[in-house]
Amino acid sequence: SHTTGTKTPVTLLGLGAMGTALARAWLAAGHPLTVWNRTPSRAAALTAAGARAADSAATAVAANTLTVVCLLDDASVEETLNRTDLTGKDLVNLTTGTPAQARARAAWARERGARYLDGGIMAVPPMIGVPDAGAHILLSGSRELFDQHRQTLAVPAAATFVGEDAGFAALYDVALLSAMYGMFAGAAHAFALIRGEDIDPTKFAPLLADWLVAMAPAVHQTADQLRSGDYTKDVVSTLAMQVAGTPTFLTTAEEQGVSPELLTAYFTLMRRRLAEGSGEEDLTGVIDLLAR
Ligand code: FVH
Repeated sequence: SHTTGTKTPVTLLGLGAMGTALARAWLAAGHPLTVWNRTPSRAAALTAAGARAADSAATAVAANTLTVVCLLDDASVEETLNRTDLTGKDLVNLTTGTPAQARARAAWARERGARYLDGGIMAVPPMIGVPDAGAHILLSGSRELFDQHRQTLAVPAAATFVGEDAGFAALYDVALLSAMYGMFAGAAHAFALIRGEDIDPTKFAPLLADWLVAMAPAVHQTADQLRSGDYTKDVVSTLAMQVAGTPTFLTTAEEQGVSPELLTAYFTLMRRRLAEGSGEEDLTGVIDLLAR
């Protein structure tokens, strides 16, 4: 491996939408970049912008110490890296997968003599390399690798180390995205309620966005309650009060001709928790009911 000035050379395997965005960010920041993609034509625009295209994944990995992988899934990572020599390499896998896949891949990389970091990219490609766009890369696994390459890894997006358990980045990633889907589900129900009325959705959307932002800090209280084990701590709206309000939501859905299916799963859990005698609690007890 070699270093040009203070910029660490990077090898990048995978030039899909995300890989290409990552490549452009490292090139723009002046990092020497070696790229490889299964379909070679996807490297053309990047070589024109200064990247070197390797003719195989093995050649690309051999070119530098630091290799970043951004492929479709864990199976494509295995297929691609199986034919490479990882001895002494630093491998950062930004391919989305499960925590178990990340832990297995970390052990697999260690057996082959590589240091390993697993990563979850909390961004869509247009956010990559754009300062203040809110993009994050969550990383877990080898702290030494993270500390050594922190600056390079932070070029495409803010890089945060979330633990030495290689599965944590994937776990955080899926947890954050799961919360996002819950939010999208709530927004879908809200839009369904107003649809069909003389309400301009573009006038409603700012109110919705502001409301979601105003409610988001409630997660800090949930976290405090989980840590203390006291789900009545600082409670503002009790579970009993909130369950009493649920018929209003269900009847309104019916009046508006909207299926309540996105709400009922959560309301069912709220009622189950209330039935356990937890009426003075916050909504935190629902989390206990989810544990299998
Ligand atoms: N794009 C997004 O919005 C999300 C944002 C959050 C993170 N994800 C994850 O990033 C990984 C890559 O996503 P992507 O957007 O780059 O995906 P594609 O554009 O579909 O490109 C896929 C690349 O994977 C290559 N590939 C697929 N199968 C194989 C294989 N068996 N062997 C080698 N390479 C393979 C594919 O190559 P090609 O089709 O061009 O030949 C692309 O380079 C992903 O985990 C997201 O979940 C993105």
